[in-house]
Amino acid sequence: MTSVSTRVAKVERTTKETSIAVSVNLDGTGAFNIATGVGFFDHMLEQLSRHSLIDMDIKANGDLHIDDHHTVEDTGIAIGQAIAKALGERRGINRYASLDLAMDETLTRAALDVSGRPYLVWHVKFSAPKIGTFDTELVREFFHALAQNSGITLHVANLYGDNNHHIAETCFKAVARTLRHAIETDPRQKDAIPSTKGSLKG
Ligand SMILES: [Mn+2]
Repeated sequence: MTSVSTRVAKVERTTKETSIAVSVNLDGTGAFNIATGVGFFDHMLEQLSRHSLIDMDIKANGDLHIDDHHTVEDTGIAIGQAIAKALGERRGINRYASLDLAMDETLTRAALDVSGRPYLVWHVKFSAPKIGTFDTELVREFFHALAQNSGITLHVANLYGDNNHHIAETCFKAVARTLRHAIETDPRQKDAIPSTKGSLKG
């Protein structure tokens, strides 16, 4: 049985495009050690760790001479797999959470169900193709990979906002904060699987 103290996992994933190692502790303090070779992406993953309180150790070596795409997507896959592994049977979790997250002029909503069923609904538009050197379309690619591999139904909607850095950052912070609540233990049903089906495994 999964207990709170053992919700940790490590995933190593190597392809011809990337080599990625991810360790997570779902019951951490938001401590992180992240190096993907993509500065803006590191900044976003640091938000994900800090605001989910999931400790994350992430090392990625990808084919950045092509572009950031494989590194961002494959890091999303590995983080998703690590979260799924650490969640185990998903016993005792709150399961659902949602939040509207403000950052200056921007407001972004995240709602998720740690259901075992992967799904991404993405209502976020950027007004520019890049933030610095980072392709804004990769934000969706990351969350798609995360949802597919963690078995989480994830909805993200940017309600309004102008600055593309803020829009991206609120997506990561809103998902982080909802993830924190959804995977935390519900003290009223510590050992129960929160489903009438009796299973949250896909
Ligand atoms: Mn920032």
